[in-house]
Amino acid sequence: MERENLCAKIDEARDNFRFDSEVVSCERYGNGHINDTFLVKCSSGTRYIFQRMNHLIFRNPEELMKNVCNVTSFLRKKIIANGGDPDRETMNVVLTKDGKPYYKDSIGSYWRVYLFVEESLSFDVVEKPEDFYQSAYAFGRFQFLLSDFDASQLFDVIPDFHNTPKRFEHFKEVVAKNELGRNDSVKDEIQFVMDRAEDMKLTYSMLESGELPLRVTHNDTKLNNVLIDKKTGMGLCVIDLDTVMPGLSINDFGDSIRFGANTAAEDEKDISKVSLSLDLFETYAKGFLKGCGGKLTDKELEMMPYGAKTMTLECGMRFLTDYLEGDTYFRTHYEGHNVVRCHTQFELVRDMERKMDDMKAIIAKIKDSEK
Ligand code: ADP
Ligand code: GN1
Ligand code: MG
Repeated sequence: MERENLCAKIDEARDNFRFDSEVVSCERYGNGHINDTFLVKCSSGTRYIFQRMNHLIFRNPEELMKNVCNVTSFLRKKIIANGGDPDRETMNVVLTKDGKPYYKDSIGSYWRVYLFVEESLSFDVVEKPEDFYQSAYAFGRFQFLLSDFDASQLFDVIPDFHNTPKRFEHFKEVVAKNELGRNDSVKDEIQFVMDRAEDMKLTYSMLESGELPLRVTHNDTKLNNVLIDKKTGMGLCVIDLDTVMPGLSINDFGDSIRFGANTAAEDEKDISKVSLSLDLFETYAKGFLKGCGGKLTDKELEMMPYGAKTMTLECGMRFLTDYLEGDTYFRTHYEGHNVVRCHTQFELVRDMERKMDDMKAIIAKIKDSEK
């Protein structure tokens, strides 16, 4: 079904939330690939984020919202204890008129509302290294604050979300079936993935062997999933909490590098613009480690560059898989958009392979400087 049709009940959904006054406008907002996001303005001047959750991806929106409510109320207490502003430093769920954190409309779509975090910015590309540093600190700090959160309270909203070997198995099945006959148009890209079969296992196998610890992680640490304070320029609020689940710290680190330390956009068509900025890698690593407050093990530090490579490889493979399956997962804006995204990711993987020793040296340098 078309996404627009799925939003058919937007008015019905909107009328069921406890906004503080009459809604005066409701417009599409942001650049997320998954949910349908709207900005609601009320006559009082209060603004809200109003979202239709993508329940084709999040199969159990009720469990998903339990996770979000648990995590945000846990963070709220810590922020208050630290003298922070809980209305701006974490997401705040606005309830429906009958007191629920989501509304299920008459065609089965799920909706939710958050307070809009005012006086904040969200970036789709790194404009200033300082913003990237601040995002890194915020994501690291997020992990730090959740380090004593009871992970058994969390539902596995997307099982095996960053199980890279399992995603590789699925990719091979999709290629073998070739249901849409698209394989021929992306032969080189398929080969690129097949050539990296060993790389797919590296970090996940270290989780299985216990060499890398399981932590409560964000799992979708794109730059536009953190808000920067307009006035102070500091990392303010980590958003998009849909995928908060037990995971690897190096994946949170790695996904931010994938998105933000690329010298080109995720969907840049001119591949020659794609490369890994080692300066931005260093900037992010410094901020992330600071935010994590010394909680990471030596092994986690050592594996951070591989987290970056694995997340980039996995993401490129996911874009390619989605293309082969008919572009049903990620929101695309034109025919072949997922292939363009896959090209940038694979070009970045190539550059990371070339720069692996440089990345390792940067992490070692930061580690030494903190001794
Ligand atoms: P998706 O899962 O589709 O990525 P997000 O939850 O990340 O959706 O929301 C999309 C965008 O909306 C974000 O990148 C951010 O720019 C903006 N946004 C989301 N929540 C808030 C909020 N509470 N306050 C301000 N902006 C927000
Ligand atoms: C999606 O929701 P958004 O746009 O922040 C995706 C991430 C991918 C990213 C690629 C739940 O993130 O895993 O890395 O696109 N989120 C989900 O840009 O699949
Ligand atoms: Mg997002």
